[in-house]
Amino acid sequence: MKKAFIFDLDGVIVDTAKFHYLAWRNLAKGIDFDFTTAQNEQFKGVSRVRSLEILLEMANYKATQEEKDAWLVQKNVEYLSYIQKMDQSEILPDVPRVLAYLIEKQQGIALGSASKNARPILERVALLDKFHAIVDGNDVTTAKPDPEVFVKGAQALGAAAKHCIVFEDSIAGIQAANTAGMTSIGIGDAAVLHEADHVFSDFTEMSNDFLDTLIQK
Ligand code: GL1
Ligand code: MG
Repeated sequence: MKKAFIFDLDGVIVDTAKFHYLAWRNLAKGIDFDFTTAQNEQFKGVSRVRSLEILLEMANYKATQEEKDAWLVQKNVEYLSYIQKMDQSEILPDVPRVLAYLIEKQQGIALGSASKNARPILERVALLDKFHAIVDGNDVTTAKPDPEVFVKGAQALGAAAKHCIVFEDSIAGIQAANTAGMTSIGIGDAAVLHEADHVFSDFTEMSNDFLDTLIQK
């Protein structure tokens, strides 16, 4: 059996969710808003533009278009300064083992990320060549929880939705996978990701036997 495995990037493959949080928090400080890690759960998986809209709604701040444009640049400049320093140590535990196993079993592998920085990050950590298809924030018009990014990933791999398995650390991403009719696997806190079909705290908890059950399903 051949299945399509679609991976989110930030917080699933690489430990970059913390950098996004830091950059958003610093921006929030500029408008006297204390942005918490709990609030950050709503940002995970959400596009840059949508993230700023949510932040301004939370802070109850009416920004001009000029302010919004400047802040989107400011956030990304700070984020890029963090990722320029990153190396393979930022790959999350056991991601290489899972990718290697799926490659050995000749499964389809795609990236489905809202980030516009996905390709340079994968290059930086030398994982770009593990993916048969990359769909990122530059390829979609609607953000998760809309399923567009995963639907495009499935199309790129030539797989039907029911044969797709999505790995996600965000609530929005799990909802997107569920709406698309794909198997959703949460990577993170089971209480936060309770809508997922399965949840693992990280890939070290996911055995090759479990991957086999997904392949054979
Ligand atoms: C955008 C947001 C980030 C995060 C990612 C998805 O990334 O800005 O906060 O939600 O999407 O993981 P980027 O700015 O790199 O396009
Ligand atoms: Mg993520």
